[in-house]
Amino acid sequence: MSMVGIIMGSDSDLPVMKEACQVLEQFGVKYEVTICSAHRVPSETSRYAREAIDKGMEVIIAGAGGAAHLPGVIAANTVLPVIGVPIKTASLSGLDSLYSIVQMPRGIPVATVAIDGAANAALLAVQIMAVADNDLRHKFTTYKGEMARNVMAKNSRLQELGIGEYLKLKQEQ
Ligand code: RP5
Repeated sequence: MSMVGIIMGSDSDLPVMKEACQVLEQFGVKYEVTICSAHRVPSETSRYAREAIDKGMEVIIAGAGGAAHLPGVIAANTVLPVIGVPIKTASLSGLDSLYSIVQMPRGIPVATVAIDGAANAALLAVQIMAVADNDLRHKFTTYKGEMARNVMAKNSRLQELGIGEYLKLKQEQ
């Protein structure tokens, strides 16, 4: 059964990475969640990546913070596409994580989303899997259509009510 592998460097990343799980559930995509640090358990991390294909994984989402080597190490040990999620940090607000993940050297790419962008990582994983899955592509098309309709409905309401009334009603919600 095809699925997404979600891996993170620490349980402190879980509150952010949980958002990826929620998005995948919304699309009915199977996933497996793992804590495995590139620095603290390097052998287990490379084994996870080497065994990913045999487990049925098609995309791996890897979240890490600080000197965030996890997505790169995973990418080095598999041919599956890897999406990196830079986790926000206390000291450098996640810029350290972002640069560590996005600045992969030539040859081993990691698709990098925004700091704490776990939801977008899951959406990208769905899009990748949808290339070969018509049902998933249909779900993604529906999702985008609903999002567009929501924006247009908000705009119509704004034009109808004006800024003051719109904000008043929004605050009451
Ligand atoms: C990284 O170090 C993890 O991905 C986490 O974001 C960061 C801090 O880990 P903890 O000290 O909270 O376990 O490997």
